[in-house]
Amino acid sequence: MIKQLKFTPRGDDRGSLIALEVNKDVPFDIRRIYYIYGTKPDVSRGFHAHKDLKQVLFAASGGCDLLLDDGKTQQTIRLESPEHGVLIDGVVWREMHNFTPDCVLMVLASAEYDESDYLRDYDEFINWVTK
Ligand code: T46
Repeated sequence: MIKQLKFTPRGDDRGSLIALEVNKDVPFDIRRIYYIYGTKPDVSRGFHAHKDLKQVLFAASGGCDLLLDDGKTQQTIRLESPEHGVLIDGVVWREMHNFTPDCVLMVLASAEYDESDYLRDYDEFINWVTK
């Protein structure tokens, strides 16, 4: 399942603040947070799916394109606002392209890092989702 999320900014005349609460704004217990920044020009990342992991992604600064492929259909979502996130809950191939130099891509994850949860080969991913 891929779901676009809208976060509520608590703005005032000083600027903006967004709070994300477990089971309210993020539909899983957050076990890990990581962020991708300083991505070099023309670099793309990702190129894998996860077997079990759930994630919420959003750009805290700058932007990038998030290509999502469930094995049947592909869509590309431009992440470029701290107010908009994407939930990936399911076995979905993802690629990140066209990073701006100031992009800080935040990822909230439902589990600790586990390399055995990755499907890093596209044919293996297709076999996994069609089995
Ligand atoms: C994802 C997309 C959006 C760790 O040691 N711990 C971690 O929690 C993570 C995420 C990565 N690493 C290590 C593994 C590699 O040696 O950091 C290195 C770079 O990871 P990777 O090449 O998988 O990074 P991306 O940007 O291709 O993918 C990452 C996440 O791995 C992935 O889960 O969904 O961001």
